[in-house]
Amino acid sequence: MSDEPIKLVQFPRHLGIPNASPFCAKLELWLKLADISYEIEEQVMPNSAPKKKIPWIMDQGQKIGDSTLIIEHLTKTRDVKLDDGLSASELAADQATVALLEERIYWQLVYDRWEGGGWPEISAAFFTSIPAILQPIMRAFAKRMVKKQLWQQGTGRHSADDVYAMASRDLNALAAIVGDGPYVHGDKIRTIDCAVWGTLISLTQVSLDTPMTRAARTHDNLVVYADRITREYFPDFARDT
Ligand SMILES: N[C@@H](CCC(=O)N[C@@H](CS)C(=O)NCC(=O)O)C(=O)O
Repeated sequence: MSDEPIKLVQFPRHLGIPNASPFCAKLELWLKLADISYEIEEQVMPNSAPKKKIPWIMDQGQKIGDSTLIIEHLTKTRDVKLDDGLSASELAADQATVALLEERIYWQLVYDRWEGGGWPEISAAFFTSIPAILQPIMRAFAKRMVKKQLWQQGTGRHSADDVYAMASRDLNALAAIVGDGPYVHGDKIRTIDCAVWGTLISLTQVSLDTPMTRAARTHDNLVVYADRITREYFPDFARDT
């Protein structure tokens, strides 16, 4: 296997955190933990992505999409041992936690940003790398697309009260999973921490003040956990706490 860095294609950094996309943040942290060298290419539109979603990687001429599949691919090809020693039931619990994060909390976060209280700040932040003249068109286009995705996924069919009540329950569950740390499985950081941290920084380390960010910040352990990992692996983004 060559030592050539992989190309990591991800969104530009916004909101003062390593990445406002939980999937991009998860993957970049994982690459650091696995000690795999990478070069970042920033992309805003996923047109050239193999699955039309960001992040994706280019590894020796091969395009690979989906953060979980990328991690599986690199774990095999680079013989990464990050999760060695975890029991079958710990790995099963991690798989369920990823589903909680990526199939539920992610969509509640999207709702909060695009349909809920986050929109003014999000619309100002996310489109800055596009020429000013195109920004209003892109904002309207992206908002329409995200609204459609939220409807198709299902979260967009609920009332705001129901979305936030579900989010609050899901965040309670996440807080119980994270516990007192320092990491999900105790003293050693593992793959699951990448997914948990990748989502939490969008809730606890941004200046957005929305129902979802407020709900996350009621859990001191989640705030402390996310801050700790950011300080350790992305010190340039550490907050004064
Ligand atoms: N399952 C994918 C999800 C990636 C994803 O949903 N990316 C979003 C941004 S956070 C995206 O590219 N959205 C653009 C689109 O849907 O057109 C992964 O784990 O990488």
